[in-house]
Amino acid sequence: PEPTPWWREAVFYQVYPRSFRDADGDGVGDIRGIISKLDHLHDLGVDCVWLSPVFKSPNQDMGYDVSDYRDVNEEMGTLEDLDALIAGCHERGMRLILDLVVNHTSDQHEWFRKAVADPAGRYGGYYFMVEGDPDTPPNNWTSFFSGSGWSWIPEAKRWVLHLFADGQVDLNWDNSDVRDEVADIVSFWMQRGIDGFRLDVINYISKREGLPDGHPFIGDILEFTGVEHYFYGPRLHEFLRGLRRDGFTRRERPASTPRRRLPDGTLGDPLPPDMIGVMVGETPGIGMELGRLLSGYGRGEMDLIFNFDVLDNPGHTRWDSYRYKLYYLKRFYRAYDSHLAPNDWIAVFLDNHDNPRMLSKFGMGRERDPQVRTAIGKMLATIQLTMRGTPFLFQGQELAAINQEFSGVDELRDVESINRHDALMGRGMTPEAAWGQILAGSRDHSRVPMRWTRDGGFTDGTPWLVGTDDEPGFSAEEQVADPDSVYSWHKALIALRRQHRSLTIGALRWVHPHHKFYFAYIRSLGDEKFLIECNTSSKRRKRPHVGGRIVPVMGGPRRDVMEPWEATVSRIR
Ligand code: ISL
Repeated sequence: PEPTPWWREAVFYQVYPRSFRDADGDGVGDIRGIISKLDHLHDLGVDCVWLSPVFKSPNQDMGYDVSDYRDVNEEMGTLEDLDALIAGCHERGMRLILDLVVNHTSDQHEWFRKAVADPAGRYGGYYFMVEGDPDTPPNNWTSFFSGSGWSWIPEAKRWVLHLFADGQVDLNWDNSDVRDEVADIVSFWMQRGIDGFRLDVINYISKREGLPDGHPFIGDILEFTGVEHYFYGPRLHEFLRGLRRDGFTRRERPASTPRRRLPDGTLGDPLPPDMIGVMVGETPGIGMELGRLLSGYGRGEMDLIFNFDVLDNPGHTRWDSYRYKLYYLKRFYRAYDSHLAPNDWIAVFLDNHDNPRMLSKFGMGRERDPQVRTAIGKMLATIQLTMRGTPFLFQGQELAAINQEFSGVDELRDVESINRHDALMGRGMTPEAAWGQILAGSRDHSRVPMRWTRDGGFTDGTPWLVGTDDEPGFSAEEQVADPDSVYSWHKALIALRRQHRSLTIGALRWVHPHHKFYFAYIRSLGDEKFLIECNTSSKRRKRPHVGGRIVPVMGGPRRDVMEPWEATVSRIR
């Protein structure tokens, strides 16, 4: 049989570099800071780090607007620092993937500067630059960060398309020169020892020819007019296959390869060089069926994708303040499970840098009580780390990080929140209602600095974004020292996964699948069987019956009554 690809059994951990650890005291996290915390990640049991962008960038969208794909932004460090980070991960048996943001570049990228200087020349063809009347954009597409998706560039006398901020100009992937450039960037990093990429909004890269107007019925509902013309564009599959073929298949020996991690957690010899990097697609709006087409086993496109349907309950968006129901999450995973072929695989995630914390969406204020926070934090970790698929933790989840009590827009730094607030006020919304939306959905909730020590420990300077949570007991130093903490729970679960492959590649069978509060399933491989049980309700509940000889491994003893948010992992003998 074919060996299981490494990324199916791995635990990924997303680092948001601006907010992880600041080594030089300028208030912004940096690569040296990350290196100084690699042991934290290694002790937790992380197998692969995903680094949000560290490339040169004017930071209109905090690094998701890249002005040079082959160099590191000054505030983050140097190329040599990044090489040291790659080596530091590999020495510890961890891998490292970078964030490839190639649906668009920054308007400060030299390609765009040259395009503006000579729109009819080579680089003009890298973007969507359209002549016309400066008062009427070429179509009705809107930007995800409010307003029109087009900006008029007076120097070029042309419109330019940007699906995100005005400084994030969309690349024209129909141009084969653009595709070659991207493949070269990927090869450049693969050669330096990178183990793959997370590909930013990668399903948006193929736009429908002629850029037709978006349908108002779709635009009204989704708030994103035009999305049907690019979220699953005509040449998407062709472009992805081409990128895999031309960029992700290494031709020479990479500069460094990770060490083998043995089942008991110790390290063995360096692994033979991997010729193929992992491709993890960020694919907003892609549901289950299309997701299978983009990441299906053996299709030669992506290995894993993020399905954003998990982030909000049906009928709600990120901007609503509502209590997230885990029953919906269970329904989602059940449906997914029944749709996937045995070899298809998904990314399992609850938090990232674009969303408020799941612990708070589910807790809705109850998590301000430290005991509740701990219970919910452990329960969510249990689901995420034993579900079938590859878990992607976001920094701070292991510390039970929660949403922030920001006092107003002036405390926020995210372009999306700031633009949206302006737009809502401009539409005549009351200040309370506008702020209510922003406070519910702001991406800055998850972007506040990591709490390393009781009094912060992120920087010696003034942090670029303020965190308001100062609850004792939830810093890394305190969590690591406490055997009953959410951190220790994560660590134990990850260690258990490493010892028992039923928890990673094993089959999954739901137990009492339609039950409202009992979120339970059995993972099995050969004779090995684990029962995972969570009480997702805030009340004590009678434990539903499950047959067999059940021996608790984590969270026991297994009483007849389950405590609120109790999670147990047991062995079935
Ligand atoms: O926030 C959203 C829209 O309101 C999300 O759809 C988000 O923009 C989408 O998931 C894409 O996110 C990625 O690309 C963006 C960047 O701002 C995000 O940080 C990144 O994760 C543009 O590069």
